[in-house]
Amino acid sequence: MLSLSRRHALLGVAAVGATVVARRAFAQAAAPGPFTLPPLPYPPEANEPHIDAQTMQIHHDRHHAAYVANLNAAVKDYPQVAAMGLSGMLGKLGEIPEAIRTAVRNNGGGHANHSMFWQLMGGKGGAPTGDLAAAIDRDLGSFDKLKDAVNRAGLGQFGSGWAMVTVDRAGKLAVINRPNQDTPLMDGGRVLFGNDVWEHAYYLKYQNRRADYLAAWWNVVNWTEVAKRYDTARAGTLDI
Ligand code: MN3
Repeated sequence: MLSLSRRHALLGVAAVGATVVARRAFAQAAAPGPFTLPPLPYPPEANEPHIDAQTMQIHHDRHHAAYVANLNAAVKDYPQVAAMGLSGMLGKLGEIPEAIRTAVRNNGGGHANHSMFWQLMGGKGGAPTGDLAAAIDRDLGSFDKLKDAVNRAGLGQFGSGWAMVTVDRAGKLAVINRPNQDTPLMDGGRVLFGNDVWEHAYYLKYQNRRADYLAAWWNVVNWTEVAKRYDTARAGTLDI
């Protein structure tokens, strides 16, 4: 029979070995690359009960992580593409080598869209104020009309995609939708905010009821963050 100290020593070795194995597995899963998964800026349960914590975790830790990993894999042998930066790549898809253009479009778009998306959630809903509220009234009629237009854009997007509000350098707003992971960044535009209408964004809680998800989502918008994006867009420094 082993002495107590000997058993402790063996357990210690086993524990160290397991840690090394876990680190190696993690390193393989997250291939090194120029693009990294930004952490959620709040706990995954922050948007309960409207967006459940499990959906947030899977959406961020698996879906967004996969876009980042696939983007890094796509640019691995194309340092000149990686050097363009995310918004640069998406804004000049026609200049991306054909061999990786679709991968950059889908995974770069997914990385940009989700990086934007996490920022503007985790709030308490309500209504925007200040310059942003004035721009909404001016360009879209009213805040209620903006919500209706975004919800209709989301419902009208057949299959997967996004409902978004774009903003130009003059601060002018417009409501659009885009399929898959396409983004107005691909047309040289900028996104003020947007909602993900892929089923992975809502299916666990809302199943096929996309309209209910769209309506509930307004309860978690962080208007302080959206207003910051609005100011940044007008300063010409909004990147993604
Ligand atoms: Mn998504």
